[in-house]
Amino acid sequence: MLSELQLKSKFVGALVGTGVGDTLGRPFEGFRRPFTVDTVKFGGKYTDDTEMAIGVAESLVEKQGFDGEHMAWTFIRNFNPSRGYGWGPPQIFKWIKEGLSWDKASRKLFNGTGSWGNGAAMRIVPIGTFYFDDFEELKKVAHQSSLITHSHILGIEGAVLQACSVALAVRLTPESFDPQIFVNKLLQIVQEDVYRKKLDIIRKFLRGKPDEVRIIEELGNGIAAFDSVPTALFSFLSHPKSFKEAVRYAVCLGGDSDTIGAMCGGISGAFHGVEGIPDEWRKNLENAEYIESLAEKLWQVKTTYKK
Ligand code: F2R
Ligand code: MG
Ligand code: MG
Repeated sequence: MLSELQLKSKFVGALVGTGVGDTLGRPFEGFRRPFTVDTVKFGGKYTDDTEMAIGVAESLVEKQGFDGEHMAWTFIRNFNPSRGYGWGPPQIFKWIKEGLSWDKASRKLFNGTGSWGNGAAMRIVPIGTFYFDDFEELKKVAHQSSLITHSHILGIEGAVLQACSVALAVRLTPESFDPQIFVNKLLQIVQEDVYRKKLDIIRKFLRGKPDEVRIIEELGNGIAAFDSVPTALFSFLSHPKSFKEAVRYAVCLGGDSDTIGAMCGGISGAFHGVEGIPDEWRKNLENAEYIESLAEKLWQVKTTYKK
């Protein structure tokens, strides 16, 4: 059983971990490997991943739970193009401003197929923490929140997988951790073939860790949710003892490095709590005080207004 303070530290760790992973990965986004951990330096601004995760947390706090319309308008209010958004979200914001409803606009993207990008997964961390104790509600809200920008099933399922990974990380402590059991739990949740296959690959890789080239070949490091959510998860599971090692490993895989870093940082931060994040990174994160206080408010809402 987690104490109140442990839980608070995990809420803060998850959101700060997202910002830190995003900031570390930002200079390498879109670049090919190889990078070494020595190349990874902390500094600069966070990107759309963190800006949107902040929006998710703000909306959950203001509405004391999920409200799709409010969350969509929070994204629109916060939108700063200089953060480096994907092509889809700004289009959707425009359509919502023109009058399309928050859960229909995203269906117009890519000739009606919707986006399978990782944008719904990269921002999901506050939902994973807020609903950590109720998997049915968590899956439902993760799905609904994805619809604001991502209506393709593979974009949605990536967000559900990331949300459930964060929730499991909140529930567990390093003393009660077995990476194979962690993956088995996720296999009970995930339905889509591409994710089930990648979770099986993760199980195999955890038994005898292959080199980075093979990890990128088999798990991916791209902008698609199915090429990045499993990769971020593996980065955490293969480095469960240290936030720093997990996130540096994730970022060094290259490709969509800010997002793989952000998602790994969200899971690892939820697992270790904010004390597990190196001070130098935590304190130098852009808007660090605001992000920490927002995560604390989210925890307060969670513990004050139990369903
Ligand atoms: N966009 C970026 N980075 C590029 C610019 C950064 C640069 N350094 C700068 O500072 O300016 N990063 C961010 O985008 C990713 C999240 O993207 P999201 O929100 O999922 O966007 P979108 O447009 O929905 O999907 C991304 C792309 O995937 C392809 N795609 C998706 N669904 C598709 C479909 N059904 N058919 C065909 N293609 C599809 C498209 O190319 C989309 O544009 C994160 O990396 C975040 O950091
Ligand atoms: Mg980004
Ligand atoms: Mg990215």
